[in-house]
Amino acid sequence: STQAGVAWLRAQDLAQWLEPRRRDSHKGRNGRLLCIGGDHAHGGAIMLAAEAALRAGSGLVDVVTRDANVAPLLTRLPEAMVHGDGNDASTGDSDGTASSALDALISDASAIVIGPGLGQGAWGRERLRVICASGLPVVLDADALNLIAAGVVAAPANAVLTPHPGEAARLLQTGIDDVQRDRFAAARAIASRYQRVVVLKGAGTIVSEPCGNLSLIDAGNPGMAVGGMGDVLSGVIGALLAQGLPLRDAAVCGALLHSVAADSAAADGGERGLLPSDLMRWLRCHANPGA
Ligand code: NPW
Ligand code: AMP
Ligand code: MG
Repeated sequence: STQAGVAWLRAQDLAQWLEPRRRDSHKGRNGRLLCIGGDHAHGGAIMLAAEAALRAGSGLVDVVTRDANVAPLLTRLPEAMVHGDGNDASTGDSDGTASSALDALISDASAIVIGPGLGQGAWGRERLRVICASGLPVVLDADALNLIAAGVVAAPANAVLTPHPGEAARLLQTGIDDVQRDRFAAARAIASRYQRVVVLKGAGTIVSEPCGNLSLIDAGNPGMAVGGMGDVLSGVIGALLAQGLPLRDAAVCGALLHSVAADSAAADGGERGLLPSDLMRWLRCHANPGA
């Protein structure tokens, strides 16, 4: 349905993008998502993105993260292929090895998520530069957005940007109040300025295409106001890109799937104390709308 030119999306709309799998499907047909992030103190962010990506149906998931995150991540999520990458270009230690390993992963990937817990130091910057030159569909979240806002690197053509209001304000070089005063205008302004698909998160998530077409996600709840929730969203959108959805469809379907899963999780146990991890089983449930 539409209201004032805005497409409103609800749970029943998921089925148009999430068809049942073919009977002869195999893991290689369902996409291979590369997730990059998890600098010091933020390892959980890329863990949540990777787990959400598997629950949203990515056939394979690789993770490139700091060495210290490898064992905890594998303990939690043995389905992920985890690549420890402690090298820091600023210290000059064997950066050549790290970049050739990353190049190999990029050539096997069908889509990329970069940003959750990435940090804005040399480690994150160098990896973001490589990813932005890859040409693959990519979700740019969190610190990847902060680095783009700071002018360190330009967002590549096949990107979905997923700012929360704070990141949106940085992208527009304005204040959070300004973003929140007219969220439709803010989403459009980012999409127009950067010429990319934008998911402006927060109560009433909005998707804007570069041309200004707007969608409103009519789902979600304040239980989602907790650290790590956006990291889950980046993994979901990445998984849909990896499975072949176009940028705008992956953005809209991903944001809807994420919010609908959060509504089920809230109905299951309440809003206060809801954790991003609680969405995982519901992502799987709603990723199969015909079942
Ligand atoms: P204020 O001032 O609080 O009102 P940052 P971050 C604003 C990683 N994480 N509506 C907020 O406003 C991320 O992936 C790791 C209005 C504040 O100014 C990043 O890499 C976790 N305002 C890194 O941490 C779990 C809103 O934005 C600013 C808003 C830093 O990311 C946590 C805060 O944003 C986290 O995901 C809203 N809905 N939402 C982990 N477990 O490893 C945000 N703001 O400074 O960009 O910090 O989002 O925590
Ligand atoms: P982040 O700030 O990156 O962790 O992202 C937070 C996620 O939770 C985004 O998907 C937001 O849209 C969602 N979220 C946060 N607060 C609310 C709220 N009050 N109502 C609905 N969704 C919310
Ligand atoms: Mg975030």
